[in-house]
Amino acid sequence: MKKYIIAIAIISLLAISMSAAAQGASTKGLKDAIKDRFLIGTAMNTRQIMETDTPAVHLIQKHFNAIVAENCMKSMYLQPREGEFFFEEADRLAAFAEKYGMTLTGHTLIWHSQAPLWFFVDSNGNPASRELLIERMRRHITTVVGRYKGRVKGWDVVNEAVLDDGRLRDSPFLKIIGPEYLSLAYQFAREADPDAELYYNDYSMAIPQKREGVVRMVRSLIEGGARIDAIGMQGHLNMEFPSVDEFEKSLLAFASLGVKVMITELDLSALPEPQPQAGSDVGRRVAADKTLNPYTEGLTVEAENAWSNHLLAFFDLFRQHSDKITRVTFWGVSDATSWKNNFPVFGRTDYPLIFDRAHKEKPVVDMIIKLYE
Ligand code: 9MR
Repeated sequence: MKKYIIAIAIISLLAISMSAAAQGASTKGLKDAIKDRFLIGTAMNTRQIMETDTPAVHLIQKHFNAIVAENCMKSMYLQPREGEFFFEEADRLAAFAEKYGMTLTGHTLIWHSQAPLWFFVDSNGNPASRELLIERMRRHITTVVGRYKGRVKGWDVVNEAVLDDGRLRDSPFLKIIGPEYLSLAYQFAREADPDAELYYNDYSMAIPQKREGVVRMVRSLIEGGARIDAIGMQGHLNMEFPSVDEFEKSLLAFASLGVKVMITELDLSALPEPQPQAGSDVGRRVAADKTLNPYTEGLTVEAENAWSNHLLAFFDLFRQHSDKITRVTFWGVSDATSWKNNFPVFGRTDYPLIFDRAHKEKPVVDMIIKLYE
């Protein structure tokens, strides 16, 4: 009788896995294969946060244990007018994380882009004074971090403050306050939630001068007493740049500062990139051209294989350095809603994520699972 029950159980398990395979779906989630090596996550857009995009929500539950807002926690959405805060969507995101037992990252507090214009001008329309801008930073950070105290594991406190040549970006924060805006941001965040982790997050981190610039900046912040727990390496990759080797050099350089490394904003464009090293500054634009959009009807088998192998090479690197990495987060769920369809060229058909336009798992999902099993 016992043998009979075991045989039935095995047959049913086989049937379940075969039907999953027939649909092209892995039986396991990525998080079950990666286990406690590092968190594996995704950015969520509004329809996913509101749980109206059901297929995406199912994929998120199955594969990920970490989430971050793609947009709704940016200052222009949280505080579009001075003193008027809108938390509805961010609250839903925090509730989603708790409902499904996921780790929530806050993105982002101080960023030159997507900050409301009023932040940098006074009531007469003149540039804000140093004191006024510091006070606005303090209020924004204190209010936002304070609201999610104990619910957000860590914050991207400062985003994209370093240029590709390693110098500090000439943002309104730098112009008006000077470099102390950096330590002030970390100080305000720490005061608002002493238990939250605090991060520095940036793109194109594999460029040697940028790597050195970020190392210099983070080292001097830490020496000055700032709490920085991890550096987020945005992973907006294309097929030419960065190489796995250069990416690894930066990962090692950051880890040697005594902080953890997170691969944030991971996506791999399958399309030709006219300026491979140019980076993910949201303002960069390239004119549309047919040769830059070659796969409107789907990738060729060769292109898809090359894409999978390239992504897998990065996941192999993450596996080798999993003692230094605390989280790997994709920048979105399905190709259909990726920002890459409109960057740097508007209106292309790109294939940067691990779920296709029909929310089907791509073969690379199973490959990553096998690599980590
Ligand atoms: O993916 C995001 C896109 O939907 C927004 O329009 C854009 C501007 O807010 O920001 C994108 O996300 C950016 C992230 O917040 C910071 N690093 C670069 C990302 C891609 O631009």
